[in-house]
Amino acid sequence: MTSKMASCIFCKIIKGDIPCFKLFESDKTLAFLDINPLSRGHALVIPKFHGEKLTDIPDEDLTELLPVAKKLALATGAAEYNILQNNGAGAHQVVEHVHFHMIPKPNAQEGLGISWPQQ
Ligand code: IU
Repeated sequence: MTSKMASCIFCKIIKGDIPCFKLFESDKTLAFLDINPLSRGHALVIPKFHGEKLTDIPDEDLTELLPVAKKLALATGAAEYNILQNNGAGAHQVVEHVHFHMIPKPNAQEGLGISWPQQ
């Protein structure tokens, strides 16, 4: 483990050292609710492989990320949503572990199966 990984908050969430509201997990991918949501249901989809930017992640660790973001968007029932991913401080990246945001439009998550906690 590198020192960057040891101090990485998302690596700590992956390890279970910091709790999250988990939405999806596989051997390569984790999705959880954003702690400071822009709308109810705002989720983050991350590779378990630690890398700061998209270009730091091997292709095989990227393959699930968009399909999972798509499933979460569908699960919210939201007709409108943003999926975005920031690389570098100048591009508004704050947490230095690759993550895709899935941000439903407000009041659009009354649909399929997922029971969102109140935030
Ligand atoms: P950004 O793309 O790096 O700007 O977004 C980081 C996101 O990570 C932001 O929406 C935070 O609310 C979110 N987040 C989180 O969900 N849990 C945490 O412990 C921390 C940040 I630190």
